[in-house]
Amino acid sequence: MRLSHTARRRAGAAALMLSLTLSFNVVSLAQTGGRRAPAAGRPTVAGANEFVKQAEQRLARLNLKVSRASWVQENFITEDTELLAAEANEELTAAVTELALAATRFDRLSLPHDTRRKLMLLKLALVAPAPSNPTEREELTKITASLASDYGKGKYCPEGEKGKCLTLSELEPIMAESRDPEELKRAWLGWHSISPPFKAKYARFVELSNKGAREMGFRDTGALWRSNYDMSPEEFAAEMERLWLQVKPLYDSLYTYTRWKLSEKYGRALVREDAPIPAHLLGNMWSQTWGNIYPVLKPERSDPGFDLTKILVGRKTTPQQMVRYGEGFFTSLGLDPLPQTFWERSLFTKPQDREVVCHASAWDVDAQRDVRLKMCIKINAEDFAVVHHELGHNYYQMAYAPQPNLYQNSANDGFHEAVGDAVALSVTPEYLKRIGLIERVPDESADTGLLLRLALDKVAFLPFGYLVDQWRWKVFSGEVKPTDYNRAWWELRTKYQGIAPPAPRSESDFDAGAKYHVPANTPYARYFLAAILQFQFHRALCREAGFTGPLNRCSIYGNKAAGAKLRQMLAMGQSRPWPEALKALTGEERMDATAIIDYFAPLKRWLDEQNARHARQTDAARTAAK
Ligand code: X8Z
Ligand code: ZN
Repeated sequence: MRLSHTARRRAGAAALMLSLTLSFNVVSLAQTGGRRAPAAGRPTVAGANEFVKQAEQRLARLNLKVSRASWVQENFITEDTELLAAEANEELTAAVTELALAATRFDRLSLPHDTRRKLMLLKLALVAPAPSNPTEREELTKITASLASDYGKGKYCPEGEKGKCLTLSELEPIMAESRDPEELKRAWLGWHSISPPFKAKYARFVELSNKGAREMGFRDTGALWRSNYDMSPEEFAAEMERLWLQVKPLYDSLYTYTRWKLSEKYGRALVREDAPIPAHLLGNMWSQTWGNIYPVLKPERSDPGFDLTKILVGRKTTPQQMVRYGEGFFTSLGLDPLPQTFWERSLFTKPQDREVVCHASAWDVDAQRDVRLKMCIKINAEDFAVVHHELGHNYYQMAYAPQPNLYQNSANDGFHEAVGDAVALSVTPEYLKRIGLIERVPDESADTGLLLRLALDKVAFLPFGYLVDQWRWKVFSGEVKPTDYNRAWWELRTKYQGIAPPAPRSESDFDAGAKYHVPANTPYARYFLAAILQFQFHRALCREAGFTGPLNRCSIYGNKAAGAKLRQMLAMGQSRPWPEALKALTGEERMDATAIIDYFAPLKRWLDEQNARHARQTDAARTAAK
């Protein structure tokens, strides 16, 4: 099934939602002018059970068709594959829309738990709900398919250098490795030049999808997305804010330290300590993870002394071996090896002879054993982590495959994103030594360096994870109109991340569109949740493994008890409200940032000391200059 629609077949795909009652997010169809459910006699419990059974069969069939069409589209982008994917999606979208509307006739019945829950999941299944008018629906599915292709084909063709165009795969290493601000700025501006042509299409997509959402009884598509978490959309927005406020002090400490070090590196003219950080200096195209600039920021006396990228490259690691490392971790926990078809059907390397969507994704094509990875793997530490992330999706998919169709999903979409990352938190120096990648485990004096390196990825990500959907929620609600898309985007980027564009921007730019998940219409709040949940999972799994030391030194590698606990939660799929799944793994019922805060507590103390010392020195220098 395709991600921008119902969402489960491809991970990173939107979750079907599970909420206990629909009353808070679905108003009556009559109010919204939506289509009425077809009259088919008096609704009965038996009728509802039968309806669900048939719906699941129908969806399974259509999902499979969409999966295959989308897989081919994304591995072989042409006009034809794009159209075939759009058509398959249209058929599925039409079916889900029809079923979701028809399901409302059972709203007033007292139904068995599973029937009630599945009907609710059905109503929340579409990430891009479509109007029931066939012409508009066709327009919408064509737009979503073409935006996905457009992003996949995106290239920056510098003027005056005829024929030499750069793909994202070529620009990303520049962002990661270059320390030349002019070169970084060119790469940044270059990639952000691909998206202005998407803007009109995107704005039309918002209109059409909102219309579909309203016909289904939601205020807009953003409200539908926020209804996916067993609580009202308002409560969910408040949960996001609560979690953000929990972690903000940690981000602030890291941010202050980073800005100071970048100011030292690039000079006060470029990086002022009283102004936002220029977005092109943080080692990543979207400034979303900063691990690549660790060498610029590293503490002098506490460096772990190994560089995983150099080790992997030095050993001539192949993409396939990168995936084998990931698989090896999961099997060490007692989970099954990946099926033979995974190795035969996945894409690990960027093909030279055709256009593909390189953004990493994990697929479960037939909802049984046909799982696949699609990723243009680079041999570096970042992709080592991404491989674990993606395999987390595939292992989740295999674990919930025995569930009925409508339960084949994660507890909430943050869970899907968190599993592989939680496992990758166990990629400690000790683990790297066990699998023979390093010879010596650095002693405790290296912990600050290790924690800083990880924080640059995990903590730096938090405000970005939060703001992408802040922007989209405003776009869907109409609070931000197309004439303000870019201004609103940068307002949020400055407010939450504290960054600024490397050059003045205007409304002829569409900078949000240069981030995959916007043209691909993949909700993003999930990654924020995952950034928090993965530490909660890690803490629980380490407890299960009997580990009592500091969390950053815990690796659950080889621990079957932790593996069994994890597997038990994965196998629940979406059959129960997510707090129950969370409880099964962690004993906790709320998403809670204390795990990530505890994990980084020693680093925060260190950062605060450094920042305070620096502030004192700056003050002293200022006084002396007077
Ligand atoms: O999109 C992804 C995964 C696929 S679900 C590679 N991630 C987000 C991103 O790249 O922006 C993982 C973390 C955040
Ligand atoms: Zn993912």
